[in-house]
Amino acid sequence: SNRKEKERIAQLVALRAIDGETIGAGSGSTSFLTVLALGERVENVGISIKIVPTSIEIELAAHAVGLNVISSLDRMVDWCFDGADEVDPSGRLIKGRGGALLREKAVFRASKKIVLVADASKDVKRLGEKHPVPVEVDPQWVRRVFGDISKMSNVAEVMLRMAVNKDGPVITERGNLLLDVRMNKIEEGDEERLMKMPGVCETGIFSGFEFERIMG
Ligand code: DER
Repeated sequence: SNRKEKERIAQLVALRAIDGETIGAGSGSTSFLTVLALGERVENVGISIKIVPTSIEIELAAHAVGLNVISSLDRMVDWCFDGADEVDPSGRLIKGRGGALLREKAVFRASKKIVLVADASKDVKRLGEKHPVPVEVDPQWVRRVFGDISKMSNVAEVMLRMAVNKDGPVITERGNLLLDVRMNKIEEGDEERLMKMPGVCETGIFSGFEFERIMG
């Protein structure tokens, strides 16, 4: 596994932390390792930072390594780091394999963003080549949204994300459901089209963002 590359990225990103900053922590295995590395750095050099987690998993990891966690925000974080599922040549991302896309996209509006991509396997020529686009949906509207998305001409398949260790669908930390949408080609405007559908809370299309990319 590319654990070594992820560890290296985690160490590099942890070195970026400056005393007094509030940092948005993404979710996924690379971000998880970065939180651990941040805990070490805070311990070793005695700086004080605040972490804004994007999932319960990351919140628990931050607590486990003694980092200060903020649960309610009155301003945007100073910067954030996060992984990605796909990166296309124009820097558009697909995110959300880990099911944390709602809170991930919130911190992704920070003025400085670092995307942690341990290996070239995340690079795609065409967005949507290897991963479906996750769409977070209010359960009340999921049947209508399922139908609306299925009607989109560039959609090959829509799947309700089912849980493994629980009967029924995955329920996100905000009590929503996830539709995984296989798209043949992701056009400009698809993200807005999805967001306009009643009951859609967020999509895993992260486009139009400037970010720094750190490879393994
Ligand atoms: O779910 C997400 O968007 C995560 O960032 C994820 O896709 C990246 O996870 P990884 O670091 O385990 O590859």
